[in-house]
Amino acid sequence: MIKLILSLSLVLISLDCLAQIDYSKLIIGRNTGTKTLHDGNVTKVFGFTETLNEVTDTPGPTIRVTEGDTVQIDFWNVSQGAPHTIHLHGLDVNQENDGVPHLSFAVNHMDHGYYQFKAPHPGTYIYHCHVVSTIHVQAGMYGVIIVEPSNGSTNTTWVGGETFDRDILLTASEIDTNWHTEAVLDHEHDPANPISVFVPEDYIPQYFLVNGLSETQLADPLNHYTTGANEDIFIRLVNIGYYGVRYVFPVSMNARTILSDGRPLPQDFVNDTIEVLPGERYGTLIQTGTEAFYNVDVEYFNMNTQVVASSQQVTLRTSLASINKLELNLVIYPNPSGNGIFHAVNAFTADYAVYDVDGEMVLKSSEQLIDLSKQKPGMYIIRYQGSAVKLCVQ
Ligand SMILES: [Cu+2]
Repeated sequence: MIKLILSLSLVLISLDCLAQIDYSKLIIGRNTGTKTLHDGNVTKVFGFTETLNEVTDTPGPTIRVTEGDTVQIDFWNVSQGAPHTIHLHGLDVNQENDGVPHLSFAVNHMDHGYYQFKAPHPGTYIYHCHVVSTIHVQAGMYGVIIVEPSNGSTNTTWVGGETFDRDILLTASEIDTNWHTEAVLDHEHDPANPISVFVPEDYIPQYFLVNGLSETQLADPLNHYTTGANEDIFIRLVNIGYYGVRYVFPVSMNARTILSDGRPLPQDFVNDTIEVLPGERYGTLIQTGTEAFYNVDVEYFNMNTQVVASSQQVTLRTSLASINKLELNLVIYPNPSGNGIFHAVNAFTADYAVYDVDGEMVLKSSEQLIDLSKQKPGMYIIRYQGSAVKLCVQ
């Protein structure tokens, strides 16, 4: 009988080992990353990449999986220092695959290991290294895992949930460059004596990031988020920093938070301001109208003092293709305009505004003669009471 039980256990173990992998992902951990900050300073970071030839930056790649899939992360540690892990923050996984070094396993330099889990509830999760996590997370070893619903829809919050036109991921974090020195980051971790690693006493970040960018980087039109007009957008709000974060949406976007940490909220939270504490994730539905730009403020506050240390701005740019241009009854001369001068007849009863492609307003007026002759060649957008017209100045 004992023999029979033993052999049954062996069969079960081998079946488990042979479980079908629905989704496999290679993630490489490295200590040799660099990050260019908005003021041109370059700081040393740790991070995750999908290939060996990428520059290691932070956050790491976003991993998208489907609810119910058996997921395998093949994690390689190609760093030149401490061991690393992948902790699956917020996901219901077993202890062996949870990446907390003393309870799970760590991957040493030039070694690899598999983290396996069955993707649970649809939502937004974090993965990060859990070796001296105070240091390694600040160093940059983090990314986001998105679990999409099992009905095959990438535009549904969960099976039977709400639909949306697109989702946008906003991950907040900070950098204190005093934590990114050789003295702090270049260490060989000793698992027998983990507290031997030097952790700076103060944490006073100078850089406040959304998806790894700040200040002028976020203002750069290349880093704006393109949306359509009159769209429902599912915003995935993540905070992997050590400060609290408040995302403040324009009132007109009707922000409605419906999901937290991979679970639908028992009741929607209707508020333009959503506070996300370190490690938390929220799912918030917002709507665009026909404005050209929507700015989302991101405030970072010290968890001890509640003092706001920084405010960043994320811009959503509405694609003009989806705005009904015919609503604006403009007579334009000459058309096409070669010198940038428009003549509008009986069109403007209130101010119109002209924007350049960077979203800067170059003119606000109710004059019927729109003089763009002093502007540089390029595309401009005239907006008037919710309508828009594109103009090319040559
Ligand atoms: Cu690590």
